[in-house]
Amino acid sequence: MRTPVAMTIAGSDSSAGAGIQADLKTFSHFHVHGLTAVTCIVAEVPGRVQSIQPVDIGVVRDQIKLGFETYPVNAVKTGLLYSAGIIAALCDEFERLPRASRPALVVDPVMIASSGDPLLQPLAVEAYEERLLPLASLVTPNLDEAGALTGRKLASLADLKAAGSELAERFGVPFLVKGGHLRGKTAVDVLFGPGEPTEFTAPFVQRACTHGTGCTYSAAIAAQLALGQDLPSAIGEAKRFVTRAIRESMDWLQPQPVWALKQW
Ligand code: PXL
Repeated sequence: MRTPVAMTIAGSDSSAGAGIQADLKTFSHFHVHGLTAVTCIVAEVPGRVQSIQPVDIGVVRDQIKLGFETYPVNAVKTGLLYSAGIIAALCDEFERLPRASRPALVVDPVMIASSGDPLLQPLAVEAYEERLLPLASLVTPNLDEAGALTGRKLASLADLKAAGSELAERFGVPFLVKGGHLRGKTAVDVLFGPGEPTEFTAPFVQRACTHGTGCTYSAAIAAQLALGQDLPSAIGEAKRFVTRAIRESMDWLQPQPVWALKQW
């Protein structure tokens, strides 16, 4: 049995529900080996971003370059990229690969944390538009991110569909626009590609904490692509996985010193 390899290029979330940590756990779930290129370190808990430190651009570049040189990387997923300089380094390394042997590239254009805190420098949006999005095999914006890319506020499924077809047309790559933020009875995501748009629907799960669901979803798509699935099957499988992850999200066991002592 050979193990497929995927790479995540994303930020570190100290609460480990989003970012690199969510990506690695998701890759492991699907028995895909995950390589990591850490772009920044975020001190945070769900709902509160305390501080962000970007990693030196040369070190980000080396993590990506070494991974590509050493492993048969079959899929790449990008999350929080933080700055235009990091995006440029990533694009340089990706474009260096021969076109025919480039891995699938899933771009999750992370811009704002679910707490509302900005995570991406404003100039980085231009770098996304000019260099990274045209290289993607799939871009997975939520409603706010699709709104930032179209320059409009999106508030309905009709707005989502108009934005999705506009973005897929403009960048010439497939877009999966996620409608979970519409908070309907169902969570509808729509894939805009070369053919007719395809809808992916799951029951909307009411949960207080959805921190990291976007990261988990795009990592699951990348894992499925690394396993050789086509795009619609990969998205379908990933959507089922993330819906279950939200439904079964964890409650914490409180520290129990008395219990620990009894064991001793
Ligand atoms: O969920 C978006 C996200 C992505 N990546 C990192 C994050 C967050 C959200 O807080 O910290 C590193």
